[in-house]
Amino acid sequence: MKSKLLLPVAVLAVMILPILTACVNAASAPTSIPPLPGEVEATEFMGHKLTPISQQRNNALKGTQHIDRSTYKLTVDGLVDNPLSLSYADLQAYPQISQLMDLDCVEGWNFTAKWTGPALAALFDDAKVKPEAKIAIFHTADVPEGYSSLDLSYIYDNKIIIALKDNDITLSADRGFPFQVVAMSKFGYKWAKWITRIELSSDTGFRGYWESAGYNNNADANGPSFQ
Ligand SMILES: Nc1nc2c(c(=O)[nH]1)N[C@H]1C(S)=C(S)[C@@H](COP(=O)(O)O)O[C@H]1N2
Ligand SMILES: [Mo]
Repeated sequence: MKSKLLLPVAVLAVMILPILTACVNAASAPTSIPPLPGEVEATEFMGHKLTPISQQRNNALKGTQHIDRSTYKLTVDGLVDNPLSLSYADLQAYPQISQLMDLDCVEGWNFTAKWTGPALAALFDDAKVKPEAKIAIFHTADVPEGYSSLDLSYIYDNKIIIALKDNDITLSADRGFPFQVVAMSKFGYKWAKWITRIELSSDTGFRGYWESAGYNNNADANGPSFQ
């Protein structure tokens, strides 16, 4: 009786063990965040067809950066009266604005998506940005010394948002989790991902990673790539 049971139990154990190990590995490995339960990818917005996330190309100069949602803090500092340290939940608590926008990479590819998240102006209002501040410098996990920058006048005039969601789906690690700057009408290299710090500065001579390599600091998607 006992020996008859042994074989099926052994077979079952052999089958289950790899699954269990995979689960444990998945839990500890900093892999990309799966879509949250109940999230459904949008296919259309404001009468326009959206590029499916599966067909949206990625660009990452040092590979995908993995940021932990539970410990994440966004620092907003520099020329501000009230420096901020915002959790992911804090970012979710701001009014979420949706925009239809094309991302144009200088390499020649582009895609259209629905981008959703808070306005940078809302964060800057809370941080009480000083009048001397002229630019926002985006410090990222891959370029902590300052990946890129945008003029404050551009950010305010165009109601620039940071997208927590792409086509209604929470950004995965490769898409830039926790968010990507939706730099309307500017080349993709201005669409900073994996931001850990936004520094308000008066240094209009600042040049980011691509900009100091010769790419246009204005980055108008209809303008020249190089300066
Ligand atoms: N931090 C960071 N942000 C980045 C990049 C990068 O390498 N690092 N690549 C940029 C480039 S060149 C483009 S075209 C867009 C691409 O965005 P996507 O990967 O979401 O399509 O991200 C931009 N943001
Ligand atoms: Mo790009």
